[in-house]
Amino acid sequence: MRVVGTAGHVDHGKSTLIAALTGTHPDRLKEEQAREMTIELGFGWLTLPNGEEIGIVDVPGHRDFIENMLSGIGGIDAALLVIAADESIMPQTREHLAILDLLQIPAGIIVLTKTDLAPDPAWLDLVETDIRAAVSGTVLDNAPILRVSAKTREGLDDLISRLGTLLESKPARLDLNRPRLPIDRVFSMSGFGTIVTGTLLDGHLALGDEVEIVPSGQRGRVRGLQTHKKKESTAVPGSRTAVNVSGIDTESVQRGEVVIHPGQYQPTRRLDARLRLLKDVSSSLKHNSEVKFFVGASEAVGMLRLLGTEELHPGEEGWVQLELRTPIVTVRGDRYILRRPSPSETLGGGVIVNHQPKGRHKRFDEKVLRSLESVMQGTPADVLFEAALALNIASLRDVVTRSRLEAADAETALKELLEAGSLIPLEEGPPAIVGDLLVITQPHWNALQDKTLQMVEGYHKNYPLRRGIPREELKSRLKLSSHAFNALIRKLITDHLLTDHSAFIAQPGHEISFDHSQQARVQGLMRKFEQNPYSPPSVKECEAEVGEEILNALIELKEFITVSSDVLFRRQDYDLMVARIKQEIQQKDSITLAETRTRFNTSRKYAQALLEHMDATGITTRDGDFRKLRRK
Ligand SMILES: Nc1nc2c(ncn2[C@@H]2O[C@H](COP(=O)(O)OP(=O)(O)OP(=O)(O)O)[C@@H](O)[C@H]2O)c(=O)[nH]1
Ligand SMILES: [Mg+2]
Repeated sequence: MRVVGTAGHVDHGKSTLIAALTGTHPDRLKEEQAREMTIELGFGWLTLPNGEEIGIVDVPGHRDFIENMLSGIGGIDAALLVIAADESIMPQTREHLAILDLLQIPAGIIVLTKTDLAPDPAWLDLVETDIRAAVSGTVLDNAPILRVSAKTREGLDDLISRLGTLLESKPARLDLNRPRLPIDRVFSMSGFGTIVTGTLLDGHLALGDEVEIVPSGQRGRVRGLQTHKKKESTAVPGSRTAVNVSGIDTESVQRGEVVIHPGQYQPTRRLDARLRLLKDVSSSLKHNSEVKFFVGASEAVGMLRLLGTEELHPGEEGWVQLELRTPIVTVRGDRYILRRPSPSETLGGGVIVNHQPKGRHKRFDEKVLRSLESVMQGTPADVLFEAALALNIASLRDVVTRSRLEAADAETALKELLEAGSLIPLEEGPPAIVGDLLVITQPHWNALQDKTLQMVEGYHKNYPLRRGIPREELKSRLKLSSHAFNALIRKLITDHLLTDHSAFIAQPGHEISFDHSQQARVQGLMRKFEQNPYSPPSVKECEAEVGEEILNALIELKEFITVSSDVLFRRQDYDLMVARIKQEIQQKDSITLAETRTRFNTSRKYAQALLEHMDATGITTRDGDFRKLRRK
């Protein structure tokens, strides 16, 4: 599951675009409709051409509501930077772009909308030149610029298909088994109670789970789950999720709090971070400035301590420690934004390096600065894990090469990760750091295992009359190399999650079964075989009678034995014919085609097909007109 977010200047057509793409206008509030302006976050969803459903977060463009924008943009997988063709780049276009860049949003498309209002194509070319200059050096540097009009719908199909390709090329959200849902809306529904919504990260939530809302620390249970207005029994990472939490007062929950499994995250008020100040801020930032801090859907006011300098100038980076007035929930690696409270202005942002520093750091201390540097790099185990994450399935040699770790560090880190189960060998063998042994990280393994099992299950549902999914088809759908695919399937079979019928893969216990109407057709066909067991209907006639799927299933189930491309017999008739032929040869040393024909009162076609099949399966050999038993 993925979530896409909008960004861009006020009135540039974000909400209208979402309405055109999803069929639902994201502005729900009366005030929004009256003012034709987004104030709060809006939500929608759509289905991509590949069938994937994605959520959409619509944000306000007006500068007065930029803090609402920040509460919705944190968890997105891709951004649509919307620019009106008649106005081109405006102040909040730049500000939102800077925010997307500070948050390092992984993918994006620049949507040049309202093209129906552009005076001529040459104008659009000029606007595009300006856009290219503005996004240069940012996360959207190579993003496509698509020309659309939400009014005439021109370019919308292309936009959806480009969005599909873009997301397909990006890895899905990982399940790290520690869900967190930063709350961006809280409301109550009569008969249900408290409902909170947000983009679920880092793990899944299931019905009945005990949950904690932090930092307030209230406990409750998941009574209902919805993704895109559909009820679910589990919600997966990356999905827009609404959680009905029982046992909690709606009034006591705030936007910005986080739903978690009890005890998995601790609120904090002190953070170490790397900060980049935007190039175009109005003034430098001094030590001990008051700032507004935004992470996930939460915000907090705090003091900013500059650890290595008295003052940070526009465009500069530095190490900082934040002392927040109210606790928040975040982890190392999260990206954040800082704003000046007044006059309000987006200052910059960066990455959280430590969410639980031991204490207040001494300033201008080389040791502190060096340790922050190395914490940002991570321990050797972190570095090796990240290399493995980036490679998905890879040999240990490739993982270690990518990590650039020294051999001794790599050895220790590898041992640590294998023992913790964070890195999983896909095959048997010695875990040597220079070896070919394939490994996968635990979150990737969970995702791959789920995906594979779902594909097999889905195949059984779609083709209940087949033994299982053909190996080759599963391999190409999973887009894996032969080596990785074989290792994966072997592991799943060893773990009893799949079974192997040579060319087919199936769920253990899957059996071909016919429904009532299919059974009736099968019985009809069987009666025809009973009437003429030795001159039964041909393969073509059988197909016409019950269809190819059912006939194949009957062959799979060994109800029928196919002896040639056109002739098949019921198994019991086949067995009887073979037994009788063998008996006759034993008595007279051989049998001819003509004798076989007479014996079963059948035609040459059937007798010949049967005898040739017996030759081919090694029961008989042919000697001129005669068949003899093959010597063992
Ligand atoms: N002609 C034309 N008008 C458009 C198009 N898209 C949006 N508009 C109009 O532009 C105005 C603003 O559109 P919105 O979708 O509300 O803009 P927005 O970016 O969501 O605005 P905020 O949420 O307030 O930032 C509305 O009157 C729309 O009808 C378009 O493609 N062509
Ligand atoms: Mg809007």
